[in-house]
Amino acid sequence: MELARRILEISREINRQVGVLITRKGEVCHVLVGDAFSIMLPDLSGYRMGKGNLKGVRFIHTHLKNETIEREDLTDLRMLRLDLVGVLKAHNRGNLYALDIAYLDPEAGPSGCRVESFPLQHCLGENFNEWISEKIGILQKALSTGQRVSGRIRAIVAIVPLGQRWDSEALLKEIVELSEACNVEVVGSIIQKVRRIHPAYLIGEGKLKELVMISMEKGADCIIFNKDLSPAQLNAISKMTELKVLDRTLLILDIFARRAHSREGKLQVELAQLKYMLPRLSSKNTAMSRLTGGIGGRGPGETKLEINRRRVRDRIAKLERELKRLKTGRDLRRRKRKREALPIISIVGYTNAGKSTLLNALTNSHVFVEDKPFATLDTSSRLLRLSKDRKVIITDTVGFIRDLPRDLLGAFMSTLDELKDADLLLHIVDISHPEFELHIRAVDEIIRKIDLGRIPSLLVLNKIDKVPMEDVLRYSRMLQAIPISATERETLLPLIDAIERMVFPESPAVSINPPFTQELI
Ligand SMILES: Nc1nc2c(ncn2[C@@H]2O[C@H](COP(=O)(O)OP(=O)(O)OP(=O)(O)O)[C@@H](O)[C@H]2O)c(=O)[nH]1
Ligand SMILES: [Mg+2]
Repeated sequence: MELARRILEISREINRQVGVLITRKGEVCHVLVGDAFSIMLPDLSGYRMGKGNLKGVRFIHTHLKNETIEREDLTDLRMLRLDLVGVLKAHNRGNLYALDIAYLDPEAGPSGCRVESFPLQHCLGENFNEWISEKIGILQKALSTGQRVSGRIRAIVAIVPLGQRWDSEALLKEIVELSEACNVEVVGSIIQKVRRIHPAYLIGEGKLKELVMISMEKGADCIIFNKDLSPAQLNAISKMTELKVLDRTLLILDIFARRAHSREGKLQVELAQLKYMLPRLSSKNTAMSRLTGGIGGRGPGETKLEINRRRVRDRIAKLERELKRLKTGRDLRRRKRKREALPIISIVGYTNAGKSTLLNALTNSHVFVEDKPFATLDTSSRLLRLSKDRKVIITDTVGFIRDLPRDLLGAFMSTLDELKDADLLLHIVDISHPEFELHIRAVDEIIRKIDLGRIPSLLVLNKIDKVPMEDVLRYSRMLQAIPISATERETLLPLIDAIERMVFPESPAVSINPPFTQELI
């Protein structure tokens, strides 16, 4: 009570918001001073998520105008997974104090948060502490049993179809899928055609203001642009709104950070993230500096992203050295494999086309498959026996996406190096996707960019079980492609046949005896 009164007094005296972060043991671990309207939270990534995914920290702060819990407080609560956020208010008359409390509640509807208000006296006794512990206990139990607390990050997406061959709806669908893969819920969208990109505000100042209004109405935490923002745009837009501002590259980097498993993959993703962050560090964009627990701040695995410019540079140099070292080791292995003289077949294609499913089906293995973009980041190789003495190595790689972020492509270049040894590329296409022709074009473009155009390739139309037979026949003929369904092994025989004919052209194909055998390489 004394602390509360003191904080309120100081806050009024200096006309700024004042806050404290308190641990579950009741210790004050941070004292924070904001301005009259807001207060910034420090980097909390040092506080490991406790069991049940809460940070174990309560954030109590003052509001000067006696406003109650605001949207921003709820955003902090959700994104940082705080135990609770409390707002201290004082009424001038009669020295009455009140504490408004917000906490995550699995049963609280779409916002995922519940807000309650108490006279401060009420908050003094043991009962109140017990009440808080009980609420936190319920929430932790819900989280640890996997119950979805709908306090997901909420986003409004802004689609700018400038100069795109892509249909706006497809662009929207793509960004929704990428957001979902980052555990972000898209609660609204705008599609804004612009004749000329605004150098500071991308979609123009008026339209941006409108977008911010919509975001407030819908209780969104962030705005996601499908077009990548320059550091200057990010800065200008972040100045206009307190919402987090994200772009497509940041989403893709976040997915990669979640999915990276191998040491090399983790280093590559961290390198790409740091390269993306470096020119944007001066921005006050909270996605990068404040909410290191939210989108964009996640390092792959246990790595914490540094936000100091000089340290970022040092880290980039160190990562590049380390990756070079790993590459040398991989080159040796590659050479050895080459010496073994087995032909190498590489599966390439747009993300989610079914590449890993095909590898599994052909070689009876269990590479991770999921109906989400970028399920695979690490290259897997398997031995595939086509017939009695005809063996090939078949590899599955990271999926491609249109306009793959430059830094990410750069970072994954060394993994994609493996593709350079391929004797045949199997270009897998999800023919059931409405934009499949654009996917083919995007993949061809990347293949050219990474200098693989000289390698023979075979176009394979996958997921034929999802489209009418006449379309399958028409497209196969038109594109000179082989139709398959990676989920139905019996449809793969013509593909095996074609691979054999292309890789061993000198002698006639021998019929194969399924099931095809495999060994781990
Ligand atoms: N209906 C149907 N679904 C398929 C077929 N092949 C793959 N899928 C599904 O498509 C989704 C993506 O499959 P993956 O094998 O993970 O795709 P990928 O190309 O490896 O994707 P990334 O690694 O994420 O780039 C999964 O849900 C698969 O079950 C198919 O022939 N028919
Ligand atoms: Mg895959």
